[in-house]
Amino acid sequence: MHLSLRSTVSLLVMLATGLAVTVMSSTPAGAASGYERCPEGYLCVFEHEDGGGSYLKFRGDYSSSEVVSNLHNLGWGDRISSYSNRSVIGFSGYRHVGYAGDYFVMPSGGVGNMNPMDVWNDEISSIWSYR
Ligand SMILES: [Ca+2]
Repeated sequence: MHLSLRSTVSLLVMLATGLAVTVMSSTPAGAASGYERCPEGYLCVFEHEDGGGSYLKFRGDYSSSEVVSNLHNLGWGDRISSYSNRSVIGFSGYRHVGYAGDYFVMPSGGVGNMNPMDVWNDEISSIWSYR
């Protein structure tokens, strides 16, 4: 009986310790500089590669989502270098304003740089959603 209680207490201590470590590791000192700034339910587009620099966020769900036909009006034309899509819907970044030209697909759950093909870095001028 006494042994059983001690085992239970030890287990709780271990769980509490594990929880504390988990919380700390998810909020490192540099948390305010990368993809992890993007809140759940949003597409975030970043000024620099790897989630760096300033960012814009677009809410996206099945009933409504935020889009923008001219990023230049927001000071964001030809500026986006990486993205993280933490919404349930996909978005597209178009080469020209008004959702014109070819486009770069940013699927739900996707994250990465615009430059793997070296034709999308600092090129996107409008953003549309699929829903
Ligand atoms: Ca850029």
